[in-house]
Amino acid sequence: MDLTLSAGQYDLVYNAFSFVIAAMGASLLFFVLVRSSVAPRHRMAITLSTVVVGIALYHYVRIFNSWVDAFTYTGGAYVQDGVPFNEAYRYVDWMLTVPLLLAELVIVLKLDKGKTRSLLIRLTIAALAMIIAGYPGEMAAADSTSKIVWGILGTLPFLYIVYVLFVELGNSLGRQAPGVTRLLSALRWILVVTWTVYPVAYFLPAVIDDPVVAELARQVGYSIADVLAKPLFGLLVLAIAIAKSRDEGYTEEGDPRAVQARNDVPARQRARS
Ligand code: RET
Repeated sequence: MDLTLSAGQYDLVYNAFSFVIAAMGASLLFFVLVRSSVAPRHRMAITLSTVVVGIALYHYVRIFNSWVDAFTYTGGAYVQDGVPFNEAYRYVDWMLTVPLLLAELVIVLKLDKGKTRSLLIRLTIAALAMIIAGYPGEMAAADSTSKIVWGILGTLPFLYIVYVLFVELGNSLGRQAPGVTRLLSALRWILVVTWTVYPVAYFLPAVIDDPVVAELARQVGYSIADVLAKPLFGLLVLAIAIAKSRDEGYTEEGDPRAVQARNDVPARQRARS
């Protein structure tokens, strides 16, 4: 349905998209710059974070432009009379980033090969099923039965993912170092809480009568969820990878503290003898 938005309503979404572009760009740069703080064996998780925010940066530039192209400012209001706003960018983005985010979580755990492989396959299939089912529902009319049916079909694999993360992965948390266990448990919670925003945003048009309010809440909701699910999630994965690297005795080459520590060794040895 074509919307007419006040300048404030239009700008709210415009600024939300602009904020996401800044957040994705900054975290892309940050993940590249901090790479050497992580031991080589944990760098794959950081690589995945970097790729995820890069993909999202690209899609948000397209989403932002699509929003701008969809409206014309006439008579003091923004009228949606341009090319249709392209909602598909989000779904294409999720098809790529959701399996990568799940892989990040599994890979940073460093479980045995067989378990890692089985988790990666099952979580990827469930994530793709969830997104593929969501798309026709997202395109359907707000009050249609098909939106509800596709939404429920997409929620089933979503619940399976939550089950795998909480029950199956929960069992392996005890085997990690104590500091790492705390971070991992925070990571699992952030994932489940932020991911729940997506189905809520999806169902909003079905429960909110005012189509303008529903659209604004949905676009802003997805934008906030994307910043929490990608950059914030990536920061926590980074914290886990750094904690594990330190536990394993990794020190960054060229880090002044590491150089200092190495230089201190002869002095300490002298003191002992
Ligand atoms: C849909 C609609 C169908 C029901 C459910 C959904 C869930 C989507 C989720 C998306 C997560 C996206 C992320 C993106 C990235 O960074 C498809 C909206 C349950 C959970 C984490």
